Amino acid sequence: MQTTFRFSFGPWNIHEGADPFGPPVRDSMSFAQKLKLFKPLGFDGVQFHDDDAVPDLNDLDSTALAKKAKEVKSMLDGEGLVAEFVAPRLWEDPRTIDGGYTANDPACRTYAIERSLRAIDIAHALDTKLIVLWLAREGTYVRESKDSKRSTEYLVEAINRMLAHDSSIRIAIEPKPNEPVDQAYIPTTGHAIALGHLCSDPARVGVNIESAHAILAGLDPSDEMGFALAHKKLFSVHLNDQNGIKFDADRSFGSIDLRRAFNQVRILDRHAYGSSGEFVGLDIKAMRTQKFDVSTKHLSNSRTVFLNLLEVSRGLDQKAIDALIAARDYEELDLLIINALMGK
Ligand code: XLS
Ligand code: MG
Repeated sequence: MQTTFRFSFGPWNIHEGADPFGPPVRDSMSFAQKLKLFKPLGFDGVQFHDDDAVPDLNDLDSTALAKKAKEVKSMLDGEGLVAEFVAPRLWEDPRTIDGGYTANDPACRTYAIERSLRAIDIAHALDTKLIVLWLAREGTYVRESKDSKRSTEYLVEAINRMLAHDSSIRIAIEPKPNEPVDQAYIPTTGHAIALGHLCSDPARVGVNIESAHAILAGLDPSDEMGFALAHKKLFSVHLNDQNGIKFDADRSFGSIDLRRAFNQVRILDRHAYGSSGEFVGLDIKAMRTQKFDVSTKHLSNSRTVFLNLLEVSRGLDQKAIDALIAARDYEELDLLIINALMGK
């Protein structure tokens, strides 16, 4: 049975092009305008940070929060879209300067947990069961400032609070080795899966693998995905690309290393990723140089590349591949794949 893939992205992937060295270069688009673009671009799912759905949520009581989230749900319904996940944004508030769940100040840790529980309430209103945790500031610039064992325990305590808050939610940890912190506590898929096993209900804790984050850790994203699939932990993916080990570039999928992208598509397709409703999520920035009227091409192009690579993968002569594997002629297998990618 071949999977029909469904695609998603988040509203932050359509952006004004500001970077740490310069101001916005494109006009803003309202959330409502962005929502109208999903379907025409070929996307069915919307990824949310909690405040993408409910701006300034810290200022709202729970009734106002639920009301606002329900309005967003109606907007989604109106466009024929669904929410894929909600992720608490734990890296902008002054109380998360030293991290959220692993901050040294107990009041800050409490804030991080309470904010996460509110993100779950928003997910509930948007009718998604998936929470993504990108652990942005859970790590150190200075090793001696925190204790890595204690920090791991704080992360477990926070996740347990979330699992207890709503018995229907599932949590996908999104590992990343660095940026903004120098050294993150949960840098790889293996760390994320192991953390899940320390939690109160491990079956409800999995991963969201972002290609660029795996590359930043010096790892191959498709192998990370295979590892998570073997553990039945691949709850979501954030496909993109990355030119070497530097800042998180979030380039269009396949634009840097087509074969690396091909292998991600192939591992997902061969193991029926998506057949339990998982989305092929993108987390991609438009180049700063892109003008406003063509500032969504990174999304549609990445989807097109995914689908083209899927066609290449499904079109391969598996018997020929098996024979080359049996003969251990990996040089010829290498050429077979390269030729397929070149359309030869
Ligand atoms: C940042 C992350 C972020 C998450 C969602 O590097 O990729 O965008 O995917 O919080
Ligand atoms: Mg991401």
